[in-house]
Amino acid sequence: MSKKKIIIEPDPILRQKSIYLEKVDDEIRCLLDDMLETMYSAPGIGLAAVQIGILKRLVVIDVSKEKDKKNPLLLINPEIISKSKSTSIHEEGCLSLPGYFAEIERPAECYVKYIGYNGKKKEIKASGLLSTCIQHEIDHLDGVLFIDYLSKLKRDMILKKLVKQKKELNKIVL
Ligand code: GNR
Ligand code: NI
Repeated sequence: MSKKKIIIEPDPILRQKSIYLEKVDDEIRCLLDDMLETMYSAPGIGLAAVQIGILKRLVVIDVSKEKDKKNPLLLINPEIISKSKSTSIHEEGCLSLPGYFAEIERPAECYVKYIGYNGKKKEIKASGLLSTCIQHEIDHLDGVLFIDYLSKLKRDMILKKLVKQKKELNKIVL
């Protein structure tokens, strides 16, 4: 396993649509292992492959509370089949938008179909933080970030600060 670098907004790759996988082989499983390691070391509760620069529909999630009890969920080609009419609001963060958080309203529950690590078709009903996280990650696969749900004013303010942060970082590196 190896830890990968996380891509920070603004970066055009984060706005691209990831492609569906045709088959699950060792290369894909290796990629999922790298994503898990990257997510745990960040630390974060979810990661989409696009965040490490790979435009494939792969997601890893672990919303377990206790640090010592890992409960990884690996999703290949995840798709929301249905969403509840009721919504809930969670404070969201994103490893590609470090330091920014916002309360986002989304459907409270969702049913998701996906392919598991072993290549088998699976389904889960998600609620609470897991539901929020799955929706956040599937958004990544479609080039959507949580700031897209904010007003243009708030979004542009965050983007402006991120551009400035990147420029400062380049000064140090160069
Ligand atoms: O670590 C993360 N925390 C988080 C909190 C609330 C809603 C979604 C998330 S996902 C985020 C990691 C990330 O950027 N995944 O794409
Ligand atoms: Ni994110």
